Amino acid sequence: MAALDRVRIVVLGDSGVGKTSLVRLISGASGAPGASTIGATVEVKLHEYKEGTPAQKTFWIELVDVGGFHSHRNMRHVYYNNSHGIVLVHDLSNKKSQVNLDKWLREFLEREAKGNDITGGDFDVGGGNGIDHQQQPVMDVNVPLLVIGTKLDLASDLEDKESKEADLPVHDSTSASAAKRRSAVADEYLAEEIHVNCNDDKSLVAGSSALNKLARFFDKVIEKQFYRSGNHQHKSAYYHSASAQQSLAERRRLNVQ
Ligand SMILES: Nc1nc2c(ncn2[C@@H]2O[C@H](COP(=O)(O)OP(=O)(O)O)[C@@H](O)[C@H]2O)c(=O)[nH]1
Ligand SMILES: [Mg+2]
Repeated sequence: MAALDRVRIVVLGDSGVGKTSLVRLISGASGAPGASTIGATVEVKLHEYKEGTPAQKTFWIELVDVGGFHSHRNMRHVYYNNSHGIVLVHDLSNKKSQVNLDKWLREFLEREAKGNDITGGDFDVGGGNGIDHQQQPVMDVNVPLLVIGTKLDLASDLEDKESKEADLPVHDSTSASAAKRRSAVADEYLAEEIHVNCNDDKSLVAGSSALNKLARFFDKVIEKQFYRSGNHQHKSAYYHSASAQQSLAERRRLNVQ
């Protein structure tokens, strides 16, 4: 079997929102965590592009969780520069994590300007997550974007409790309550959003709307990278990156040719 093409998707969000749990849920990982490169965690999964159509083709998806390793934003830029898609993660039981998505997205979108300056003295401020808190105008998102809300189980509990206290009818996971929890960033950038409980394998069960949206997002990332003209240079540069080496090691670990 020929080597498979691959795309890299960076997963961003505040510490504790569930990025590691989410990435492992998506990749179906069990046991030891994924391979680490300079501290970033990479999980890989096989994805069937345009499954069920004559164009179907298998790709590797690399999910890169950079949040856990370095508060130094210029180090995160190393990963941003080689990414073909972005997943923004917020915790549905923590409003602040949703508000912060805008800052994470801005930091990612500024990668072109700052990506090469990895030795600069641009440090994290006050032990936070190193995000620039300046307000700036809406920017152009030039890679596919997906927003994922985690801890749906906790958010439902919270909502039930609030409803009971206010003597209101209890909500379940209806589309109305899902729409209510949708992040501002997803609306602003017209991105899809899905809500999951990362600790429940059934969150992304076959046929679920969450899994369908996720598959469509992966298709979009692949399409942008491999099926549009003018991307060859980008692709070959990526092939020689440290990450490509890393995923080779990962494939060997998984014993896949
Ligand atoms: N109840 C619940 N807990 C979750 C969910 N996702 C993550 N967690 C928990 O939240 C904590 C932080 O998760 P982690 O994946 O380490 O977050 P990260 O810092 O963004 O990588 C862990 O204790 C997880 O078990 C979820 O969907 N529901
Ligand atoms: Mg983590």
